[in-house]
Amino acid sequence: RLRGEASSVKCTRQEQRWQSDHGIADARERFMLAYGRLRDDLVGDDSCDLTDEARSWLAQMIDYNVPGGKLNRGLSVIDSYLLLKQGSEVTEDDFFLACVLGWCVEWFQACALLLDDIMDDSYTRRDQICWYRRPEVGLRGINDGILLKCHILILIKKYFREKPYFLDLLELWNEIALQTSLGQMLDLIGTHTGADDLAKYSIQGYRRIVKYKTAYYSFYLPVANALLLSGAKLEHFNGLKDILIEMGIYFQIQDDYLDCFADPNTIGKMGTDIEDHKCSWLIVEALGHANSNQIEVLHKNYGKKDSRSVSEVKRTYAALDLKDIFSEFERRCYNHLVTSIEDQKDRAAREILKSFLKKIHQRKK
Ligand code: DMA
Ligand code: MG
Ligand code: MG
Ligand code: MG
Repeated sequence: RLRGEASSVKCTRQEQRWQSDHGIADARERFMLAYGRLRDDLVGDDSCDLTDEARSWLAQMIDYNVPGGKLNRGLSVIDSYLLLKQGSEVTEDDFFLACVLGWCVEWFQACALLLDDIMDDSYTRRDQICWYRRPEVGLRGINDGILLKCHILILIKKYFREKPYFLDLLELWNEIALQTSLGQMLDLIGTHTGADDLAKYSIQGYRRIVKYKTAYYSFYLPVANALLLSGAKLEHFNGLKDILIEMGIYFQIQDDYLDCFADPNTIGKMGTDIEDHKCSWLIVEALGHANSNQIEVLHKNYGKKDSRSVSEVKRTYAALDLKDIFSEFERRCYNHLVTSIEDQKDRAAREILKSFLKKIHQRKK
């Protein structure tokens, strides 16, 4: 039995050593242990009559796509759960259930990224070549993405069937899956709209896209899972939800910034937003600040695959001081979030939000 888990998340190295000495591994380590168990559940599932070859494909596909990220989303289910339970006991079994839901979020992310890379014509992800670009995969990868999504329901059914909040979990997951796919649809429609006329991009349109494609599943989903696991009702936490969505929008703006300005070796992926004619925060801001000559350059070069056009766009971004505009945005956004967090009445809600904000503020990857 474990007590005071919340402090173990933020604990110092010395405390961590103490915990290891006493048989309490830190959250990340225990999270990784749960991964092996869940993968084996899925690969070994004998309700399906699979060949050895098929099981080996599944195992490889899961290992390639699921566990190699920062694990922020998955770990934040555990983080949030421990904060919600503060003061009361967290059993070994409850901790494992938090890990299951954390991994479900990572499975969802794996599915979203696998398919996103096909749609975005991307090259690398998490320091490796995109799954669909492997010669033995190609567009067959689409089916792998669908399998990853099915796995989530198998896991939820296996571990939560008897829980009073089972139906709430199913509804939550279905809602988020819909919102994320609608977000991807808005994103893809946006590339056509903008290719038709760049002037159609607006900050309102941008916020709609990223709220749906990123914020719901990356920020609200982990916390909503933790809330249900702790026995709470989601409708009592609308204020918390609103701030999480706001943070998710901020997170995607950072993603857009990094797509253009970060070293691919740092973020583990090569940016493609300019080539793909994406409605990125950068192009929206650039259009808002550009003079008529610069707008013409952007019109002519945005969304073209050749490196000369991409360089022209980047040169215009530099001339517009987009890096400074971003820093200023980040500063204001951070202050605004801090104020809204302090206004939250519930202490656990404040702590959850602070821990998210700390993880993403001024992130470099
Ligand atoms: C991310 O959008 C959204 C989802 C649902 C994966 P993106 O294409 O900007 O992500 P990335 O930069 O990681 O390809
Ligand atoms: Mg992408
Ligand atoms: Mg995309
Ligand atoms: Mg991106």
